[in-house]
Amino acid sequence: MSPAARFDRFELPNAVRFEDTPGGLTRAVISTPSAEAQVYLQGAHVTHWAPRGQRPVLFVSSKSLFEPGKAIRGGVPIIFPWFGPRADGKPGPAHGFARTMEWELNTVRLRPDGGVEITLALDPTDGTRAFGYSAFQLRLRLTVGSELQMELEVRNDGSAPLVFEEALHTYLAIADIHQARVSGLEGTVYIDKTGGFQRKTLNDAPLQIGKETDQVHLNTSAACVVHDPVWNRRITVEKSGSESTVIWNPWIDKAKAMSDMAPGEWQQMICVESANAADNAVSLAPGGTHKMTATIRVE
Ligand code: TA6
Repeated sequence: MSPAARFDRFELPNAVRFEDTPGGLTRAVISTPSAEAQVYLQGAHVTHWAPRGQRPVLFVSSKSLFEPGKAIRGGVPIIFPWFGPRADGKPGPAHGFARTMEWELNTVRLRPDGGVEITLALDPTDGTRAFGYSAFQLRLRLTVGSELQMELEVRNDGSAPLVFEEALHTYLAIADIHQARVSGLEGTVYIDKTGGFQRKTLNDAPLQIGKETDQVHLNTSAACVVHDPVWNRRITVEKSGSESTVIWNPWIDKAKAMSDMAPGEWQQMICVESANAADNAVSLAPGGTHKMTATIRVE
Protein backbone atom coordinates (compact mmCIF):
# COMPACT_ATOMS: atom_id res chain seq x y z
CA MET A 1 0.00 0.00 0.00
CA SER A 2 1.39 3.42 -0.92
CA PRO A 3 1.63 5.90 1.97
CA ALA A 4 -1.12 8.05 0.43
CA ALA A 5 -3.47 5.04 0.27
CA ARG A 6 -3.64 5.14 4.08
CA PHE A 7 -5.79 8.22 3.66
CA ASP A 8 -8.24 6.81 1.09
CA ARG A 9 -11.08 6.90 3.59
CA PHE A 10 -10.63 10.67 3.97
CA GLU A 11 -10.96 11.37 0.26
CA LEU A 12 -13.87 13.47 -0.94
CA PRO A 13 -14.72 12.96 -4.63
CA ASN A 14 -13.69 15.97 -6.75
CA ALA A 15 -12.65 17.88 -3.63
CA VAL A 16 -9.87 16.13 -1.70
CA ARG A 17 -7.39 13.46 -2.74
CA PHE A 18 -4.08 12.29 -1.30
CA GLU A 19 -0.90 11.68 -3.24
CA ASP A 20 2.73 10.78 -2.65
CA THR A 21 5.35 13.18 -3.92
CA PRO A 22 8.69 12.10 -5.42
CA GLY A 23 10.71 13.06 -2.32
CA GLY A 24 8.68 10.73 -0.12
CA LEU A 25 6.07 13.03 1.43
CA THR A 26 2.29 12.75 1.29
CA ARG A 27 0.01 15.68 0.55
CA ALA A 28 -3.66 16.49 0.29
CA VAL A 29 -4.72 18.12 -2.96
CA ILE A 30 -7.82 20.20 -2.45
CA SER A 31 -10.18 21.68 -4.97
CA THR A 32 -13.29 23.68 -4.11
CA PRO A 33 -15.57 25.84 -6.26
CA SER A 34 -13.73 28.92 -4.96
CA ALA A 35 -10.09 27.83 -4.48
CA GLU A 36 -7.43 25.17 -4.70
CA ALA A 37 -4.83 24.20 -2.10
CA GLN A 38 -2.21 21.64 -1.12
CA VAL A 39 -1.32 20.51 2.40
CA TYR A 40 1.55 18.23 3.39
CA LEU A 41 1.07 15.82 6.29
CA GLN A 42 4.61 16.60 7.35
CA GLY A 43 4.34 19.75 9.41
CA ALA A 44 0.61 20.18 8.56
CA HIS A 45 2.17 22.45 6.01
CA VAL A 46 0.02 24.39 3.54
CA THR A 47 2.14 24.96 0.45
CA HIS A 48 -0.46 26.21 -1.97
CA TRP A 49 -3.63 28.23 -1.86
CA ALA A 50 -5.13 30.14 -4.76
CA PRO A 51 -8.67 31.47 -5.00
CA ARG A 52 -10.09 30.78 -8.48
CA GLY A 53 -8.77 33.29 -11.00
CA GLN A 54 -5.87 34.33 -8.76
CA ARG A 55 -2.18 33.54 -8.96
CA PRO A 56 -0.92 31.45 -6.02
CA VAL A 57 -1.02 33.51 -2.84
CA LEU A 58 1.69 31.53 -1.07
CA PHE A 59 5.31 31.63 -2.19
CA VAL A 60 7.24 28.35 -2.36
CA SER A 61 10.83 28.25 -3.55
CA SER A 62 11.51 26.25 -6.70
CA LYS A 63 14.53 24.87 -4.80
CA SER A 64 12.64 23.83 -1.69
CA LEU A 65 13.27 20.35 -0.42
CA PHE A 66 10.23 18.12 -0.02
CA GLU A 67 11.84 15.35 2.00
CA PRO A 68 11.11 13.65 5.29
CA GLY A 69 12.53 15.62 8.19
CA LYS A 70 13.51 18.62 6.04
CA ALA A 71 11.82 22.02 6.35
CA ILE A 72 9.87 23.22 3.32
CA ARG A 73 10.92 26.68 2.07
CA GLY A 74 7.65 28.50 1.63
CA GLY A 75 3.94 28.11 2.26
CA VAL A 76 2.98 28.20 5.92
CA PRO A 77 5.48 26.39 8.17
CA ILE A 78 4.07 25.83 11.66
CA ILE A 79 6.52 27.01 14.24
CA PHE A 80 6.27 25.47 17.71
CA PRO A 81 7.38 25.39 20.54
CA TRP A 82 10.21 27.87 20.04
CA PHE A 83 10.75 30.59 17.47
CA GLY A 84 14.18 30.80 15.79
CA PRO A 85 17.06 29.08 17.55
CA ARG A 86 16.18 27.37 20.83
CA ALA A 87 16.97 29.54 23.85
CA ASP A 88 19.72 28.95 26.39
CA GLY A 89 21.81 26.82 24.05
CA LYS A 90 19.47 23.86 24.49
CA PRO A 91 19.51 21.37 21.62
CA GLY A 92 16.79 21.38 18.99
CA PRO A 93 16.11 22.42 15.40
CA ALA A 94 15.55 26.06 14.41
CA HIS A 95 11.89 27.08 14.80
CA GLY A 96 11.00 23.97 16.82
CA PHE A 97 10.03 20.46 15.87
CA ALA A 98 6.45 20.83 14.61
CA ARG A 99 7.29 21.80 11.03
CA THR A 100 9.35 18.71 10.29
CA MET A 101 7.26 16.05 12.05
CA GLU A 102 4.50 13.93 10.57
CA TRP A 103 1.08 15.08 11.82
CA GLU A 104 -2.01 12.89 12.18
CA LEU A 105 -4.92 13.53 9.89
CA ASN A 106 -8.02 13.80 12.09
CA THR A 107 -10.90 14.93 9.90
CA VAL A 108 -11.72 16.06 6.38
CA ARG A 109 -15.09 17.65 5.85
CA LEU A 110 -17.02 19.40 3.12
CA ARG A 111 -18.69 22.53 4.45
CA PRO A 112 -22.16 23.62 3.40
CA ASP A 113 -20.60 26.62 1.62
CA GLY A 114 -18.49 24.27 -0.55
CA GLY A 115 -15.24 24.89 1.36
CA VAL A 116 -13.07 22.08 2.70
CA GLU A 117 -12.11 21.79 6.34
CA ILE A 118 -9.14 19.64 7.41
CA THR A 119 -7.95 19.01 10.94
CA LEU A 120 -4.49 17.70 11.74
CA ALA A 121 -2.92 16.95 15.10
CA LEU A 122 0.51 16.49 16.59
CA ASP A 123 0.85 14.58 19.85
CA PRO A 124 4.00 13.91 21.86
CA THR A 125 6.38 11.35 20.40
CA ASP A 126 9.75 10.02 21.50
CA GLY A 127 11.16 12.82 19.34
CA THR A 128 9.32 15.61 21.19
CA ARG A 129 9.94 13.97 24.57
CA ALA A 130 13.65 14.04 23.83
CA PHE A 131 13.35 17.85 23.76
CA GLY A 132 11.36 17.84 27.02
CA TYR A 133 7.87 18.19 25.50
CA SER A 134 5.76 15.27 26.65
CA ALA A 135 2.33 16.64 27.57
CA PHE A 136 0.81 18.80 24.85
CA GLN A 137 -1.45 18.50 21.88
CA LEU A 138 -1.27 20.67 18.79
CA ARG A 139 -4.19 20.87 16.43
CA LEU A 140 -4.41 22.75 13.15
CA ARG A 141 -7.82 23.39 11.65
CA LEU A 142 -7.67 24.58 8.05
CA THR A 143 -10.51 25.91 5.99
CA VAL A 144 -9.93 26.23 2.29
CA GLY A 145 -12.28 28.45 0.32
CA SER A 146 -12.31 32.02 -0.92
CA GLU A 147 -10.35 32.66 2.29
CA LEU A 148 -7.66 30.49 3.82
CA GLN A 149 -8.38 30.10 7.52
CA MET A 150 -5.87 28.54 9.88
CA GLU A 151 -6.43 27.88 13.55
CA LEU A 152 -3.59 26.52 15.64
CA GLU A 153 -4.65 25.18 19.01
CA VAL A 154 -2.23 24.18 21.77
CA ARG A 155 -3.40 22.16 24.75
CA ASN A 156 -1.37 21.68 27.90
CA ASP A 157 -1.88 18.14 29.17
CA GLY A 158 0.83 18.48 31.82
CA SER A 159 0.74 19.50 35.45
CA ALA A 160 3.01 22.55 35.07
CA PRO A 161 2.58 25.65 32.89
CA LEU A 162 3.59 25.11 29.26
CA VAL A 163 5.63 28.03 27.97
CA PHE A 164 5.92 28.19 24.21
CA GLU A 165 6.40 30.37 21.15
CA GLU A 166 4.53 29.74 17.91
CA ALA A 167 4.03 31.11 14.42
CA LEU A 168 2.12 30.58 11.21
CA HIS A 169 5.25 31.52 9.27
CA THR A 170 3.37 32.61 6.16
CA TYR A 171 5.35 33.21 2.95
CA LEU A 172 3.26 35.46 0.69
CA ALA A 173 3.86 35.61 -3.05
CA ILE A 174 4.40 39.09 -4.45
CA ALA A 175 5.52 40.38 -7.84
CA ASP A 176 8.39 42.55 -6.60
CA ILE A 177 9.56 43.26 -3.06
CA HIS A 178 10.84 46.68 -4.15
CA GLN A 179 7.32 47.79 -4.95
CA ALA A 180 5.33 46.08 -2.21
CA ARG A 181 4.15 47.78 1.00
CA VAL A 182 2.85 46.35 4.24
CA SER A 183 0.36 48.33 6.28
CA GLY A 184 -1.00 47.55 9.72
CA LEU A 185 2.11 47.77 11.85
CA GLU A 186 2.52 51.54 11.97
CA GLY A 187 3.69 52.77 15.37
CA THR A 188 4.48 49.34 16.77
CA VAL A 189 7.63 48.42 18.68
CA TYR A 190 9.72 45.69 17.10
CA ILE A 191 12.86 43.70 17.72
CA ASP A 192 15.21 44.22 14.81
CA LYS A 193 16.96 40.88 14.37
CA THR A 194 19.20 42.35 11.67
CA GLY A 195 20.41 45.06 14.05
CA GLY A 196 21.61 43.32 17.18
CA PHE A 197 18.07 42.71 18.45
CA GLN A 198 17.60 46.40 19.15
CA ARG A 199 14.10 47.58 19.94
CA LYS A 200 12.77 50.18 17.55
CA THR A 201 9.47 51.86 16.80
CA LEU A 202 8.02 51.79 13.31
CA ASN A 203 6.97 55.19 11.98
CA ASP A 204 3.52 56.01 10.71
CA ALA A 205 4.06 55.03 7.08
CA PRO A 206 3.36 51.60 5.60
CA LEU A 207 6.42 49.39 5.73
CA GLN A 208 8.57 49.48 2.64
CA ILE A 209 11.30 46.86 2.38
CA GLY A 210 14.63 48.05 0.98
CA LYS A 211 17.12 45.78 2.73
CA GLU A 212 17.33 42.57 4.73
CA THR A 213 14.36 42.70 7.09
CA ASP A 214 13.76 40.41 10.03
CA GLN A 215 11.64 42.01 12.70
CA VAL A 216 9.37 40.80 15.46
CA HIS A 217 6.63 43.37 16.06
CA LEU A 218 5.40 43.05 19.61
CA ASN A 219 2.02 43.51 21.25
CA THR A 220 0.07 43.82 18.03
CA SER A 221 -3.00 41.91 16.99
CA ALA A 222 -3.70 44.19 14.03
CA ALA A 223 -4.43 42.84 10.57
CA CYS A 224 -1.72 43.44 7.97
CA VAL A 225 -2.29 44.24 4.32
CA VAL A 226 0.36 43.56 1.68
CA HIS A 227 -0.11 45.95 -1.23
CA ASP A 228 1.16 44.56 -4.52
CA PRO A 229 0.81 47.22 -7.22
CA VAL A 230 2.35 45.05 -9.96
CA TRP A 231 -0.09 42.19 -9.66
CA ASN A 232 -2.69 44.72 -8.68
CA ARG A 233 -3.83 42.94 -5.56
CA ARG A 234 -3.94 43.29 -1.81
CA ILE A 235 -3.37 40.36 0.51
CA THR A 236 -4.89 40.74 3.97
CA VAL A 237 -3.71 38.67 6.93
CA GLU A 238 -6.16 38.96 9.80
CA LYS A 239 -5.47 37.23 13.08
CA SER A 240 -6.56 36.50 16.63
CA GLY A 241 -4.81 35.05 19.67
CA SER A 242 -1.55 36.38 18.27
CA GLU A 243 0.32 39.26 19.82
CA SER A 244 3.39 39.30 17.55
CA THR A 245 3.75 39.81 13.82
CA VAL A 246 7.03 38.89 12.16
CA ILE A 247 8.11 40.46 8.88
CA TRP A 248 10.92 38.77 7.01
CA ASN A 249 12.72 39.11 3.72
CA PRO A 250 16.28 37.75 3.49
CA TRP A 251 17.35 40.18 0.73
CA ILE A 252 20.35 39.51 -1.52
CA ASP A 253 23.16 38.13 0.64
CA LYS A 254 21.15 36.00 3.07
CA ALA A 255 19.17 34.55 0.16
CA LYS A 256 22.37 33.65 -1.66
CA ALA A 257 23.52 31.69 1.36
CA MET A 258 20.30 29.64 1.42
CA SER A 259 20.62 26.42 -0.55
CA ASP A 260 16.84 26.08 -0.83
CA MET A 261 16.18 29.44 -2.48
CA ALA A 262 16.78 30.01 -6.23
CA PRO A 263 18.59 33.15 -7.40
CA GLY A 264 16.32 36.19 -7.38
CA GLU A 265 13.42 34.45 -5.66
CA TRP A 266 13.81 36.64 -2.56
CA GLN A 267 12.22 39.43 -4.60
CA GLN A 268 9.00 37.46 -4.98
CA MET A 269 8.23 36.81 -1.32
CA ILE A 270 7.52 38.43 1.98
CA CYS A 271 6.78 36.66 5.23
CA VAL A 272 3.98 38.12 7.31
CA GLU A 273 3.82 35.81 10.28
CA SER A 274 1.08 35.62 12.87
CA ALA A 275 3.00 34.68 15.98
CA ASN A 276 3.50 34.73 19.71
CA ALA A 277 7.24 35.18 20.13
CA ALA A 278 9.82 36.80 22.41
CA ASP A 279 7.95 38.98 24.99
CA ASN A 280 4.71 37.47 23.72
CA ALA A 281 5.59 33.83 24.44
CA VAL A 282 2.55 32.07 25.87
CA SER A 283 2.42 30.53 29.33
CA LEU A 284 -0.43 28.05 29.31
CA ALA A 285 -1.83 26.74 32.59
CA PRO A 286 -2.22 22.98 33.12
CA GLY A 287 -5.33 21.76 31.32
CA GLY A 288 -5.57 25.00 29.34
CA THR A 289 -5.90 25.54 25.61
CA HIS A 290 -4.70 28.44 23.50
CA LYS A 291 -5.90 29.28 19.99
CA MET A 292 -4.21 31.44 17.41
CA THR A 293 -5.87 32.08 14.07
CA ALA A 294 -4.85 33.66 10.80
CA THR A 295 -7.14 34.31 7.86
CA ILE A 296 -5.80 35.27 4.45
CA ARG A 297 -7.85 37.06 1.81
CA VAL A 298 -7.00 38.53 -1.58
CA GLU A 299 -8.68 41.51 -3.18
O1 TA6 B 1 10.74 34.55 10.72
C1 TA6 B 1 11.97 35.02 10.32
C2 TA6 B 1 13.02 33.98 10.60
O2 TA6 B 1 13.02 33.65 11.96
C3 TA6 B 1 14.35 34.56 10.14
O3 TA6 B 1 15.22 34.86 11.19
C4 TA6 B 1 14.85 33.58 9.12
O4 TA6 B 1 15.95 32.88 9.45
C5 TA6 B 1 13.61 32.77 8.78
O5 TA6 B 1 12.77 32.80 9.87
C6 TA6 B 1 13.76 31.39 8.18
O6 TA6 B 1 14.19 30.45 9.07
P1 TA6 B 1 14.50 28.98 8.56
O7 TA6 B 1 14.85 28.20 9.79
O8 TA6 B 1 13.26 28.47 7.89
O9 TA6 B 1 15.64 29.10 7.59
